[in-house]
Amino acid sequence: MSLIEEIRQAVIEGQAKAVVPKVEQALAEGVPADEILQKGLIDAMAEVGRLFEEGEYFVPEMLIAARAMSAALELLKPHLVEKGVEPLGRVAIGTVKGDLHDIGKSLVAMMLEGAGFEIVNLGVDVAPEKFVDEAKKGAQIVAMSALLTTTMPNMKNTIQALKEAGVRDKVKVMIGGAPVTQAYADEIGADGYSPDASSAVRKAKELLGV
Ligand code: B12
Repeated sequence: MSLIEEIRQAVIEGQAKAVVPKVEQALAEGVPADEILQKGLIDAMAEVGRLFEEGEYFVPEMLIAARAMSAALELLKPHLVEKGVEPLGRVAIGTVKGDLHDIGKSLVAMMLEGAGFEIVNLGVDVAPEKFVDEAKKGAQIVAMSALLTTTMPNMKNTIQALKEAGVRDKVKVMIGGAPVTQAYADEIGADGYSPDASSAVRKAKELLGV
């Protein structure tokens, strides 16, 4: 089994203690951080999702796999970010109300930070009013994540709350997460959608013209 495959397997099995030294070893051997991320970690979470769908995994297994992934992400962080000098703009990012999925949102935050954006990370289960507050405080982008079809409507509700507070035209709204699509972004009047963290950086730059 290749080292990347071992990392993938250890994440699927939720073995955070095994994942960390394996990621350290891969980095020391010169395996590119984005390859570890994509083929080791993100692919592993897709498999965990598949196992959950098939009834082989339950919430506790998903949770321990997520913990293993988060531990590995912390190690990769310094390798994934290229430091900018001047902040390119301020992004308030969070997972929408009712939704506790953290990893994708954190990855997007990490990549945006690395590309030179100032990040206000609002965490998970973020109410529309919190996004509105950040827009009032000067965030140029409101970035929302949703992993559940049942919480996606809170993206629309947040856009509505931004309108009602009179700040919709002061911010760009960017959305993403596994069930989210460009068509949904168009439907709810978001300014941008990206399917993954690296294209999210390109989209954020495009939205602010930087
Ligand atoms: C780990 C996990 C959990 C963990 C989360 C732990 C944590 N700290 O985050 C726990 C155990 C808590 C959990 C709980 C639940 N989960 Co869950 N979970 C997952 C799983 C396996 C992986 C998600 C993940 O981390 N992926 C890896 C990251 C890197 O990918 P990502 O999040 O998609 O993010 C990328 C892109 O989408 C994009 N992106 C993400 N956000 C944003 C934001 C912006 C602005 C942009 C531009 C881009 C962007 O960029 C990211 C990086 O490339 C998925 C399966 C899957 N295939 O997604 C199910 C999944 C999302 N969960 C699911 C379900 C059903 C649940 C529960 C309802 C289960 C239950 N019965 O209780 C609960 C809901 C809890 C809640 N209220 O939120 C379903 C959702 C089904 C649906 N269509 O709605 C899935 C799809 C599993 C399945 N196949 O059925 N879950």
